[in-house]
Amino acid sequence: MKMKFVMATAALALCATAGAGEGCPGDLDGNSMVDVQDLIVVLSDWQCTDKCAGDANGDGIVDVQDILEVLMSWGPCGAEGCTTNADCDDADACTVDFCIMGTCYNLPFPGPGCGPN
Ligand SMILES: [Ca+2]
Ligand SMILES: [Ca+2]
Repeated sequence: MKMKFVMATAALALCATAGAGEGCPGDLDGNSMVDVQDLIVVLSDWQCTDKCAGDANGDGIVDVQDILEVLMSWGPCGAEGCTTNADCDDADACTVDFCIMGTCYNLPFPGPGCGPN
């Protein structure tokens, strides 16, 4: 039972690692986070048509579509998937599970039977 849980956790961790840095078209500055910095890259390359960093969707011109691309992938890269806290339930009574902007967080919770061992 315990082993099964450990394996599931490892698989989840692997999955999260594999997703990072890939499938993140809005991350224009490559910091694995789509945020206001990436929006600034788009705006500073506005209407640029020469292989610009701000061309988030790769169509050859920096325009409103690129702003939308950034906004749609807003948040940490490779972490899409959760929309509610229930999506992040790791079946561990010793963590508090919640979803923030598409990312799951499972924080240790000092309940009965939990804690460092
Ligand atoms: Ca970024
Ligand atoms: Ca574009």
